[in-house]
Amino acid sequence: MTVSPHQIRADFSAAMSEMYRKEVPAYGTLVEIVETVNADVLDRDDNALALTPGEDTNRISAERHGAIRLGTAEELAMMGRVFAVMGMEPVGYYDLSVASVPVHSTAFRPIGRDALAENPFRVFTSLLRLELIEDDALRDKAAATLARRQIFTDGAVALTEKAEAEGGLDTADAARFVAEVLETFRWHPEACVDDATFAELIGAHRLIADVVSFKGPHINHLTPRTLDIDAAQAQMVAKGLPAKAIVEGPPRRDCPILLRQTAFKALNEAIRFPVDGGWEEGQHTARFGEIEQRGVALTPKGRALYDSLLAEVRADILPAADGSNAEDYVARLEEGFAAFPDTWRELHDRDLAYFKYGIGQGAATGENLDALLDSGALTISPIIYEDFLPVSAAGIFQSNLGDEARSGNQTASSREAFEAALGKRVTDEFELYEAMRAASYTAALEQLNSSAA
Ligand code: OOG
Ligand code: NI
Repeated sequence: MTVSPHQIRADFSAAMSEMYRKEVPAYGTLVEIVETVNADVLDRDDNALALTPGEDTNRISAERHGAIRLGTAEELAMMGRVFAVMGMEPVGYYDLSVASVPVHSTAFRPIGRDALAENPFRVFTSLLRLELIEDDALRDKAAATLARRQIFTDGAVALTEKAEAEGGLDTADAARFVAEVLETFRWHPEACVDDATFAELIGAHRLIADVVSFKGPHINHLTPRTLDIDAAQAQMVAKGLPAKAIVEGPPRRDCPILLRQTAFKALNEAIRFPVDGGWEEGQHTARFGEIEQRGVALTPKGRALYDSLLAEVRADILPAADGSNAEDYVARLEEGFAAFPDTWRELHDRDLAYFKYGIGQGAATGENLDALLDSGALTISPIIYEDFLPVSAAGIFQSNLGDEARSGNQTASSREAFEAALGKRVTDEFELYEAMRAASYTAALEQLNSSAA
């Protein structure tokens, strides 16, 4: 019997979570904090944060995103095929070079409303832009090092090909596929460059060293979703986790929008460099922990407002890496976002956010949407934002690479180059949200009309 891609994705997400818990014990602490906070929020009666009853609350405890950084076009293309077996498609293009991080990225994730409800696991996947290494000799060395490695097991490749040829995998193959693919994400403390090369790569950019120096693209964080990130952040601090000073993204609001994220800083980890047939001890910071709170997806109009308000705030004040101006930053952020409407109805009526429609208790009067909502014949509930935010992502990268990682030179990135490397187009996130909105609207009106008839 063929296993559904959604089941493979759920199994893979669970296997990854188990592996990361063993690799980075602080992640286990984070998961416990998030589970406690979420249970508290769901117990409250007044929980605007619980968002859509049913669909979104059921999946909360299983919800994760991870992140990896790849070195070559071939790695990205193969990764895309592997994720497709799990029902994950590339959505969105993120240009991180605007924040002096030498990568561009997409998020592999399920796209349909049902697929998301079954298991929303997603992976933020970055591709290194080697062309941003200025030194020719170092760039060649990095490229040659990457060309030598094979990040997928033979089994993972064979099972991906089988799934493509046969339109899926049976139970035994699906279990093997999960185990084989997990190997790509595993941490390997053995560097595949010597310490001098590692130091040179660090000098070019810490991120370049992280991508080039190891056998594979170790998962660098795995992020559970919390329903109250401020409560979770307070508990992180109370439990002694080295939390980032500020929460990235919009401020705390009655009606959460987009995505708020915080992290604990990357751990210092022992690594080993090859030397004369033996090993030499070294250190690297690669892996960290992050939590996120998701809110409503914004329309292009809402997103433009978000981007411009955030840019205004950040033109006045940038959060310092040491957290010294955190309070001022948060105060300025709240002040700036006072201009962003904060009731669901206003967000809906001003076309700033996406909503699903449902049938309410009120009697239908006419066809006018406003009137149907006013009378309670139709109801709205927020469509959750399933994607990422480049400015926040850059903040997450920075906090784990250290402030010195802000390099000056930037070249315009290229979505076309990224898609060429991947071997397919990345889907536009707004189209997906709009399709969900439209489908629920049509379905709700049909239901309304048939009960009126
Ligand atoms: C990815 C950082 C981006 C997020 O949640 O915005 C990210 C990375 O550090 O590789 O995961
Ligand atoms: Ni993340």
